[in-house]
Amino acid sequence: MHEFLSVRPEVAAALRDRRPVVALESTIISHGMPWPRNAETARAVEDAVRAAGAVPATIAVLDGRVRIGLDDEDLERLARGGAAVTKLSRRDMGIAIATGADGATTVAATMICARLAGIAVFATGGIGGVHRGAETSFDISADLEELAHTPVAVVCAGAKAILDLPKTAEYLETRGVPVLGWRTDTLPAFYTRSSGLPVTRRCEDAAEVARILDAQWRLGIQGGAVVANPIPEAAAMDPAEIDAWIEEALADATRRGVAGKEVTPFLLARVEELTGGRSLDANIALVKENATVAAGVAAALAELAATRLPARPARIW
Ligand code: PSU
Ligand code: MN
Repeated sequence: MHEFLSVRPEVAAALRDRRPVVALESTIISHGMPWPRNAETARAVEDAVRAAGAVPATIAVLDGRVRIGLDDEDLERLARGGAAVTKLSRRDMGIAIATGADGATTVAATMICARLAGIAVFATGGIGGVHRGAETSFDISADLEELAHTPVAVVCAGAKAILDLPKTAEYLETRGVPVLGWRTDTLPAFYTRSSGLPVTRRCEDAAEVARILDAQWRLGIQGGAVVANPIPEAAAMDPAEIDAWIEEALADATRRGVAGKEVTPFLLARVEELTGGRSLDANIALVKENATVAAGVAAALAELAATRLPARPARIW
């Protein structure tokens, strides 16, 4: 194990025995949801991973150590931390370790840490993406570049409609990131089940996803993948309604001059306010579903590794 990691014993044992492990991020806890529902959700998501037969490893940086798996006290510290806990993306990781900081990891940073620990599957709510107006602001989440570089599969409900979803899909295509639709033909739009944009490939079960990931990585393609799972029907919001609130939140962000890493947390909090908390309910419901799907994919990958036949030589046709 890497020198900067502190791995929870339960997670270390599972990794050693090649049992399924699912990474979970912490920015969603510290900067994506309000106290105390963030803490409740973090625990419920871990429970969902366990119920589906895998071991959860929530990832964060505490006192300058990369923590792979958190206990209750750590989770609470991150959930209560708010502004005291830095939002860490790729560029912030070296600084956080060198200065002994506390920080919550975004999708990009969680992928980096998961890879160091040998965890290939990660569940979250939504990935960052290309922001609306990126043609002038240049605001593109580092999550997309990480997906291009780092071999971790991210199970999510697509990207939020606060983003420019067609540009986000184009960016993923340009950078060679497959988008695997979990029983869907179209990229989900987080609060709603479909953006109308096609996925790279629809998959019906975890074994199929695992075979694709395994083949990609054995080809030496060192990037990740998006496994896109639509929000459950019962929790989905009305597209026209959520769009109106998003427009309003975006206008507020522009008026207040919100920029850089504050943009995503600001928009999430504002949409939640405007919807009277209903967007938060939707968010919580979909993260739990993603945790369940991720556990299945992690189990299927473990099974594939355990039953693998020796590599076949190239065929000379
Ligand atoms: N999308 C959500 N909820 C979140 C985030 C994204 O629906 O909490 C968080 C994730 O941690 C993601 C980050 O990696 O925001 C992206 O931030 P930025 O746009 O600054 O890269
Ligand atoms: Mn940004």
